[in-house]
Amino acid sequence: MSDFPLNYLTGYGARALAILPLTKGMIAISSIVTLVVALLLLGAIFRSRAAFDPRGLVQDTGPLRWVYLGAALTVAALAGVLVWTMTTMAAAVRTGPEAALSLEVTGRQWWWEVRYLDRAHPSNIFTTANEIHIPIGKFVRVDLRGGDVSHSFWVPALGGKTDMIPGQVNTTWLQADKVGSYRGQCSEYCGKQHAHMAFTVIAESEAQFEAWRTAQLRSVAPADPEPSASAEGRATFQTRCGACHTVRGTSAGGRVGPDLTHVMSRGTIAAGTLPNTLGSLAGWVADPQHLKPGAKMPVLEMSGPEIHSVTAYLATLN
Ligand code: HEC
Ligand SMILES: [Cu+2]
Repeated sequence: MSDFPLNYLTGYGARALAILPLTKGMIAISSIVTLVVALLLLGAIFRSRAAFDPRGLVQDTGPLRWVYLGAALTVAALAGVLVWTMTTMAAAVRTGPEAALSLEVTGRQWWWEVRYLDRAHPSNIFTTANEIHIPIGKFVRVDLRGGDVSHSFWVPALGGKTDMIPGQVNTTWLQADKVGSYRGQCSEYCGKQHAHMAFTVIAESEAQFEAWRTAQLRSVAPADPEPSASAEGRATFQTRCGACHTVRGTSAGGRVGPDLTHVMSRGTIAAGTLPNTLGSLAGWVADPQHLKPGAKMPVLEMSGPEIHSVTAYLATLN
């Protein structure tokens, strides 16, 4: 799964497997059509001129047979593919069994807001970003929203693309048969950092998933009264970062950027752009515009000690 992260020729779940035969069939049909056209073209180019009498063309309708034959074959191939596509789409959107889990994913320039819904227990709703954990085998409903411009949600190994359109909710679903990380990518050009708008779907056992969910539900502990770098960083964070970022359990409640309550639990930052290490966190806080030019997080012009203490604070958010 990691050698070719966007490989769409292998599927690991019901939705992907429903689409796969059509994907391969279309590749085969297109290849055959290209080959036949190329051969006919070569035949026409190298056909001896002696056999071709321009005066005879008008009376002799023989060559027109090729046109009729070509048109008939094209119509047949396109009609066949249309029917196949429609039956595949019907199979791919089938909602199947009642969803074990419902998510709401919002595409933003250039990251993914992920909300875990819970109709029965609204207090169990939480928000995270750029990393979607799902239990294997289970049917996960995903409502997609366009937060600013159009984006498209695509996890190649788990199924096809679904557009995210501002003002509209499109529904897709995820289901993975195999434990692992599956890379997702925005597949609708959405601006300068479109290529750096990736995410990861982590499929894990039911027990691991429940452990992850329980950990995500925790708010951060009240501030440690002892003076320390992270306590200083916490104060700086509230004033400099809290208008855009949420850390549940503190007064930081902004929603412009990703929820950072459990940022240390994620494998990457900035939507798959950097590995989540203390070094890249410090680099990001110091100059996000250098690492992801155009990103909606400004350079905050902080001093070295401020960057150090804010990074120490982020490191506590696990
Ligand atoms: C004007 C709003 C704004 C402010 C202020 C801001 N950020 Fe951000 N931040 C964002 C946005 C938007 C992103 C997502 C960027 C992207 O991935 O394209 C982000 C991303 C991040 C990330 C990566 C999170 C992830 O999971 O990918 C971290 C960490 C972060 N900011 C920390 C901070 C810290 C620390 C401060 C204060 C020093 C701060 N931010 C101030 C808007 C802001
Ligand atoms: Cu996008």
